[in-house]
Amino acid sequence: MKLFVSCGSPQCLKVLAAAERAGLRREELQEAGPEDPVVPFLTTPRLPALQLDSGNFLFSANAICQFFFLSLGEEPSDSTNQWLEWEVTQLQPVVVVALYHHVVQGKKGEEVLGTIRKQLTYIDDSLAEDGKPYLTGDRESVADVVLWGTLYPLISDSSCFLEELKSLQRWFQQMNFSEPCVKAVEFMLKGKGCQVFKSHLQKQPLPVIALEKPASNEPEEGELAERIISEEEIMAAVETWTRGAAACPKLHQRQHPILPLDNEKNILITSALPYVNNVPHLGNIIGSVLSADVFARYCRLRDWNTLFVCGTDEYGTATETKAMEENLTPQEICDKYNVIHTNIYKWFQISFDYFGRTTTTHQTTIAQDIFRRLLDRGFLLTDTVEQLRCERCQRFLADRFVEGICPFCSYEEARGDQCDKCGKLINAVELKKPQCKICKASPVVKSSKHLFLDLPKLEERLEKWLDQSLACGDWTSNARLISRSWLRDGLKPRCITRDLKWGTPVPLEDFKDKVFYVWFDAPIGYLSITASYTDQWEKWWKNPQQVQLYQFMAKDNVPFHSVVFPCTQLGAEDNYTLVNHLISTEYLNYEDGKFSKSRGVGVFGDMAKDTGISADIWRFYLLFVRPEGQDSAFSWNDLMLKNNSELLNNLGNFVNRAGMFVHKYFDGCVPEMELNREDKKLLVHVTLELHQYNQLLEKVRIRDALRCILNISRLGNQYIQINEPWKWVKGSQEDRKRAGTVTGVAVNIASLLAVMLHPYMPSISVAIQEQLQAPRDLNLLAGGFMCTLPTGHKIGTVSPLFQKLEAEQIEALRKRFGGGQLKTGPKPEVEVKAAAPVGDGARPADPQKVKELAAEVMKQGNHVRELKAKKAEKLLLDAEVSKLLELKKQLSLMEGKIIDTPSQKGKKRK
Ligand code: B3M
Ligand code: ZN
Repeated sequence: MKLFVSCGSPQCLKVLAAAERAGLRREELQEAGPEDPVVPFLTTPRLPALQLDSGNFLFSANAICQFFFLSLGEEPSDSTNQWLEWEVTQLQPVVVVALYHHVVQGKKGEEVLGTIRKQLTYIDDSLAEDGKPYLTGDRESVADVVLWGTLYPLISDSSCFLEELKSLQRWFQQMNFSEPCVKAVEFMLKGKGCQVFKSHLQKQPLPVIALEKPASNEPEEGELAERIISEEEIMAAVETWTRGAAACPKLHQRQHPILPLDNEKNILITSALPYVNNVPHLGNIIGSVLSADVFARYCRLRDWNTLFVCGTDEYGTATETKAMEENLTPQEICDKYNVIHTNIYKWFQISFDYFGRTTTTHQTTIAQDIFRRLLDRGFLLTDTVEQLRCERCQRFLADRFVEGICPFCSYEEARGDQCDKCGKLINAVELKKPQCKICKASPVVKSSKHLFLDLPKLEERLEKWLDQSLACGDWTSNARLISRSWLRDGLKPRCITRDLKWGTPVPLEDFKDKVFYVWFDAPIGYLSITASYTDQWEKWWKNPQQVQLYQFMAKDNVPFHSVVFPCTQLGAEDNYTLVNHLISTEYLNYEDGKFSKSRGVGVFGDMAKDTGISADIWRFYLLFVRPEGQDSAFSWNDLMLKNNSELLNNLGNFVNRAGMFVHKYFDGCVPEMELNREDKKLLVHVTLELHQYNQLLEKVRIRDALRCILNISRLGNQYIQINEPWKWVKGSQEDRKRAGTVTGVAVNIASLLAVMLHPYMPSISVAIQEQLQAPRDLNLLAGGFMCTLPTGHKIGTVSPLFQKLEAEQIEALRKRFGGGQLKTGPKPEVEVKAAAPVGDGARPADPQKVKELAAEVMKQGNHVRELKAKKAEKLLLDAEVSKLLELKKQLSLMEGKIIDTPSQKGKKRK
């Protein structure tokens, strides 16, 4: 007997482990090169291979493993066989792809594991269900070895993922420690890790399976074009196309108050309530309100019964402090900043159905009711606590006003409630070397009586609910991980009262000088804000049977939404609606650092409009770099690149050309269309992207779905480029007809793009629809790609949608808002040194360009006046006005007028 293995082939791992287990002698093992023709009768060399004493060969890895187990007298059970088949048909194909991403393309984390999550979860569930140590029971079988060997290269160094799959993790570790596996790993990897598989993987054809696209910033060009299209797909696409918009249901008129309806999909969307005392920066905006807005807009486009609420989070010490700083009362601070927030979100076109605030009587009523219910049910404890008090400031210090050294990881700037480095929750008194953040004095410890939410008592209920919500809902992986790890560490009672004035009063005589802690109070804000919107708020919030709750936030808010607040709701026992889908982002950095108000670094919500860049462009870019799965960074240079390549050259160019052809060659009327095979194939490609877009957005994969839009417009550009309608239109009758078909299909794609863009760039979406006179109130996404602009349809005036961002303009903005110099990426057209803000008078602007821009400003001004006279729709008008303002800003920048002095403005804020 001789076993031939190649150390580059991942399949050899399991074979070696099985061989070790069966006691294969060293001289029976032979290493061979991957191309060695070990099995003489095979046309392509295959390893591993086992030559039996009879001279016959086994050359399938699983068959070899089975052989070794049989040699020990271990017959496979039915269940073992079933696992082996599952491994070949379900597991291996995805593992190969994931390995390819990981080893060859160097991808990490979710990008790799996302591909095999389903399969890993299946294994985990099976192990957990039976509660047995091995796949098929109490004894290790060949199935364990085979699955282990397949998974090892992939998950051995991504153990973080397994944290939530406890049973799988336990099983995997146990296998890893078994002697045969240890030896197999040593022999194969020789301490070098999975890179040993690289060249092998590069040579293998990738199995064709329907993969979820890994998130990537780069468009994957041509990916769809290579897919083979079936006749059925073509027929279906043509049928949908032909049915046209006439067959398309109208979107329901939305009427306030929006309430859950029987037999409807009722979607309740919240975005984390922004602290009132701060101006939100771009990172805050993308993390919660903007992400939620995209989803809300998408849901409405699908005609789902959707309510989107948010509001300012107004209570707490931070507000009191801010009031002191600005010499106002806390209420005045809230009133002032609530308006600032409202205006910022209005500018960003966040489509709240209601934007409220937490300082209302509804808040008091509902919070106190929940509190009483918890008290009556025995879920509250009383305890005396040691608290930090700053004698110099004469006040107890709220968590966020203390800073010190983290007791767990020794990070020097840990906050009083949480450490930003290790993420652990901290009790302020446990901080080493605490400091009052306001006056820098060292606070003293004083005791005071407080109320606690008895989380340990609620832990079991929470776990049951969480298991179920995680299994059925779309939780982002960081949200899953954070929630699981909280539960794993065990819950401790949490203090829900504070020695403060600015908060919801605790309705107990003994505690009359205290208020609720903001993190107990704030999530109740979701309910009370809805109550301010409609007195029938309970139809949303006490109706888990009918309502699906989606909550959007940055990752530091997760535990409060997945553990603490659900415990509050569960303990209050009033049939509350609990979160079904928790969507949390990672962090957005600014250039190569962090946003910092105190250092005046970064773009804050109220400044975005002063950049001369329109809200839609901001939205697009923030959504394009949305920190999904990992931190990402805002970069001025990248913003410019994405605007100029994706928006101007790709999307804008396509939509504009399509419309221009209709005007120029066909008198503004959509020509006759007679689809040939290539056109029909294009319909399929567009349909596939549209399906993908829907699937992704249904799972709230916002950033990835945006790629589908750009892919479609790329397809459209290619289509125009290949079919050259501008040439055919000059030819014979037949040729002209061909040009007509291409133009008609293209302008219909543009019409579809307008709909798909709506969640991301609402003004641009309206602008396109206005230009094409495309139907707007139809449920166009669900049905597939339809001909919405039929032959004879007259389109409106077509004009460019986007403008080029110039390097000097961007450089000036970067200077203005802080952030490092260009390090990577293409050099701007202008030398960095020369690109001092134009306003400094360092560089006179090109007079020709100034003249051109001035002309454009005038033209746009006239356009806006016309629209106003026509009483054009508000959204469109807004869009055109913002374009005008943008042009004006650019002009003043160019003429050397700086719009304001942001660095000082930044410094004044705290
Ligand atoms: N205001 C914290 C934050 O914006 C907090 C969220 C409350 S959600 C109920 O990060
Ligand atoms: Zn102090």
